[in-house]
Amino acid sequence: MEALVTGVAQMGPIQKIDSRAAVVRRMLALLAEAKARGCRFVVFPELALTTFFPRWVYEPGEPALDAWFEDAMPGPETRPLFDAAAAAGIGFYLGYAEKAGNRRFNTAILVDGTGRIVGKYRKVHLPGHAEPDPSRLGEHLEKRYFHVGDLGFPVFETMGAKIGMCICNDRRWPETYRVMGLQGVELIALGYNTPTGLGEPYQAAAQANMHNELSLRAGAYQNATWVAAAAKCGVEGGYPMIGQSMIVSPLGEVVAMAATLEDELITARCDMKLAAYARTEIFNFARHRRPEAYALITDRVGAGEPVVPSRAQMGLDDA
Ligand code: CDT
Repeated sequence: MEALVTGVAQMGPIQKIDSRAAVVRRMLALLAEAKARGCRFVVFPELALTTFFPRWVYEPGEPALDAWFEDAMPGPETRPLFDAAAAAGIGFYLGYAEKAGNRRFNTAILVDGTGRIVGKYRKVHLPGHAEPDPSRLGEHLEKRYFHVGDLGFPVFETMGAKIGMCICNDRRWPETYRVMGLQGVELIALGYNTPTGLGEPYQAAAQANMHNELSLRAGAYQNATWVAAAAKCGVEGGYPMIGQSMIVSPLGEVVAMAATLEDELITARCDMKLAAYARTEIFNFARHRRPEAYALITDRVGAGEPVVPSRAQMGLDDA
C-alpha cells in the first residue's frame, strides 16, 4: 500500500474544568469526520486529553499533579476512542501524560486500524524549566514534571507504512528527523502545544508560526518523509497557543493547513512513492552521508570551542 489517507485532528483549547469524557467526545466527532473523508490514520495533539497543565506549578507527587496523568491506556474515558477508531478501521496517534511506575513521561502512542497499540514514543526534548520563576509572565514546567524519554525515536511498520513519532519541541531539532530518516521513515506524526506570551521577546512570539512551518518543512524535505503535525491551540488558561496544524509532503510542500484555532480536521493522501526520487538521488543517505564528518553531533551536547584544522591540513602556504 503506497498511500495512506491521513487526517490531522487539530484541537481547540481544553480548559482546566473540561473532563476527559468531554474531550473524547470532541475527538469522536473529529474521527467521524475523518471516516467520512476517507482517512485511515488520524493524528491528535500532544497531551490531547487535558489542558496543557505544565503551565501551572505543582509539587512532585501532589495528587492534583497526578490527576493529569493517565492510569491506563486505554482507560475508561479513552476506551470509546479506541473502539470507534477500530470500528472505522482508522489508526491514530495520541499524545497523553503517562505514568510508568514512579516515572512520568510526555508520551505518544501509535494505534493501528484494529485498535492495537503498536508503538510508543516518550518525548526526548523537554522544553521550559524545572523551577518556577515568578518573574516570567507564564510558566512552562515540562522539565519539572516529565522524565526524558527513554525509547529513542523508533519507527514502526504498520498500516502499510513506516511511521515514526515525535512530540512538539522535538520538531525543532534536526536530529529528531534524521534518526528516523535513518530508519527509512515515511511518515512522522507529531502533536504540539506551543504557547506564546510566556515572557519571550516579542519577536519570538511574532515569529512562532513561521518557526513552526520552517521546522516541519525542513524536517520533511531533508529526510524525504511526510510530516503530519497536530496542534492543540487557541487560548487555554489565559495563554494563547499557535494553531497552523499541517501536513507536509516529502518534498517539503505544505499540502494541507488548518485555517482556524478550533477543532478542525485537515487531510491529505500521503503517497509514499512521492519521495522515491529524493530517496534515490539528493537524499540518498547511503551514497551521500559522511558520518566521519559528523562526530561532534554525538560527542558534544552544548556548543564548544571551534574545531579548526591545522594550517598544514588546510594546505595553506605558510605551514
Ligand atoms: N509543548 C512544547 O514542547 N512546547 C514548546 C514551547 C516551549 S516554550 C517554553 C515548543 O517547542 O513548541
